[in-house]
This record gives sequence, structure tokens and C-alpha cells, in this order.
Amino acid sequence: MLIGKKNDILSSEITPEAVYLNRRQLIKGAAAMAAYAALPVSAQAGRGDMLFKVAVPDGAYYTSEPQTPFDDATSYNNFYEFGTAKTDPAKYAHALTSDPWSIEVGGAVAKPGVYHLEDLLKGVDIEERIYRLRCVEAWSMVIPWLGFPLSALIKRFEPTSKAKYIEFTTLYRPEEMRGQRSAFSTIRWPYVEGLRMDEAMHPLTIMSVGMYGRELPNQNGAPIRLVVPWKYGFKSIKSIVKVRFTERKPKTSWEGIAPEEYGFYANVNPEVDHPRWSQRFERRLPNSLLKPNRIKTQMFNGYEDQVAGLYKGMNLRRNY
Ligand SMILES: Nc1nc2c(c(=O)[nH]1)N[C@H]1C(S)=C(S)[C@@H](COP(=O)(O)O)O[C@H]1N2
Ligand SMILES: [Mo]
Repeated sequence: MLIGKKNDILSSEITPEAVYLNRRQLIKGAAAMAAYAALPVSAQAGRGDMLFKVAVPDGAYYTSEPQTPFDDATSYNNFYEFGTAKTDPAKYAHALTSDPWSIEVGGAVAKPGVYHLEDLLKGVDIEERIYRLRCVEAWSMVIPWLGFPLSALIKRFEPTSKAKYIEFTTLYRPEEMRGQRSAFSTIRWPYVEGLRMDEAMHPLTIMSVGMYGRELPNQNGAPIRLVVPWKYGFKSIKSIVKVRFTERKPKTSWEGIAPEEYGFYANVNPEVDHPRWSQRFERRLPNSLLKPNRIKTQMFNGYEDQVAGLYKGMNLRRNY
């Protein structure tokens, strides 16, 4: 297994071009393999000039719902590091340097260290999965993600019996992230999210490195982000630089801002209203005043069969 250790050469000592090609090749190779294995290739509508096409059967990892056009998925975003307006990330995230990139792994694990992204990608099979993403602000999208199960990564770090939760942290780099320089920012940087260990190990939980057959655009969380399809979008933390295994429940950024509005669990739940609005419906993007595209929100964002068991016996009104 090819995993970088603390004492390996730093990514900054490798020429950026070489690293860039390397990463592209890894993602490209994996996507091409997936396409080859998943014949027959189906033509998906609205995917634009994608690099790869893969078959899209139905099932938990896929949906036959129409995909959100690439342009909408990359121009209507939440990424507060670049500003609070939905159009800010597309406007300003180009300033982010996503290469070289490394992730610091720590806490209750046998193999802590600083891992180069390329090394983390070497051992895994990158697959395409088509998941819904639903924001707590009631819009949703259907996105073909390229990624791999988070569980595959976790196993390589060998968590100890003390690891009950995982805490994820986004890059803090105010020189490139103008939202982190803002005096009006409500979030305490860096952005932090967390999962219970069984949620993190669930096969639907992925680390994404691309979408629509390409690398992740900066505004969508380049070069690596979490995707937890049954939870509200804010759980799917972008541009991750740190992963910590903890015994205690991590304190997330959104809980820090408004704990009554953004709970740790953040499971999509049409039965439990957000304090300021109903959660029963969502707007599937793209939408407009004339075409509201309003649809009913499903329990666990439609992944109830797969994940309801994780919360058996829990009061979901209290654990929102
Ligand atoms: N680091 C970071 N990750 C983040 C956010 C953020 O502000 N910063 N916003 C979250 C929210 S609220 C949502 S809805 C999704 C949006 O993902 P998308 O822009 O790729 O659709 O990203 C999540 N991940
Ligand atoms: Mo969100």
C-alpha cells in the first residue's frame, strides 16, 4: 500500500506541474476503468463536455432523476470561505491553490501523519456515484460525483477503540479565501464538521475528488471533499486539510453559529421544521419564479432504506 508518512518529502518539493498531471491521471484512469467495467455506456443528458461516460444503473449509489446541469451545480454554491452569496464561490474560488495538497491525520489512530493527496488516491478505486445534495436552505441538486468510500481511507489509518467520531477541517488560508478576511463573517474559521464513526463508515459516505467526469471545481471543494447524501449539505465539508479521530463529539462550525438551527446530526427530515421554515419541500435546481420546480423532500433525502438503521431508537426531533 502506498501511503505517505510524516517524513516523506513535502509536496512543495515536487514541481507543481508533475503533481498536477499525476493527480489528473489518477482520477482519469480510475474514471476510465469504471466506464470500462460498467458497460453498456449510457448517454446522460445535460452532462456537457465531460471526459468520461459511465453506465448509470438505479440503486442507492445512483438515481435516474435528471442530473442538475454542470453550470448550475458550479454557479449556485455555499462555500463561506469565499463569501456568503450563492454566486461568490464561482466568482472568487479561482484564487484557491489546490495543488499541492496534503491532509493531516491525527487523534485516535495507529497511523497518524501528513499524507499527500496523491498518495491517498493511489490505493483507492474512484467510482462515479449519482447522489442528491440538499441544502438546509431548501434547494437541491443531483450530481454525478467521482469519489471513493470514506471507509476505505479510515481503515488505512487504523483507528483505535477510542475513535468514536471523526472531525474534518477545511483549509484556513485567508490570503486566498476572501471570506476568511471578512470582518462580517459569522463562522469561526476554520470550518469544522463531524460524523459519528458508524456514519463515516457507511458505504454511502464518500470522499469526492471530482464531478461530471472531471476534477472538482474549486467552488465545489477542490481538491477533496466529503459527500454525505442523506444529510443536509453543510455536513459535506469542502477542501479538507485535516481529519481527526476523537472520543468526544466534535463541535461543528454551524453549531457554533446557531445550535438550535444546525444540529450535529443534520439528517434531512421533512418531519422536523427548521426554526425559521418548513422542511417539507425543496427546489430542485435549476429553478426560476415561473418554474419553481418544487418537490417533496424525502426522509433521509431518499436514502431511508440504507441509513434509517443508524438512528434506531434515537429521537430525531431532539437529535436534529
Ligand atoms: N468548507 C466549507 N464546506 C462547505 C460549506 C462551506 O461554507 N465551507 N458549505 C456547505 C453547505 S451549507 C452546502 S449546502 C454544501 C454546498 O455544496 P456545493 O456548493 O458543492 O453544492 O457545501 C457545504 N460544505
Ligand atoms: Mo447548505
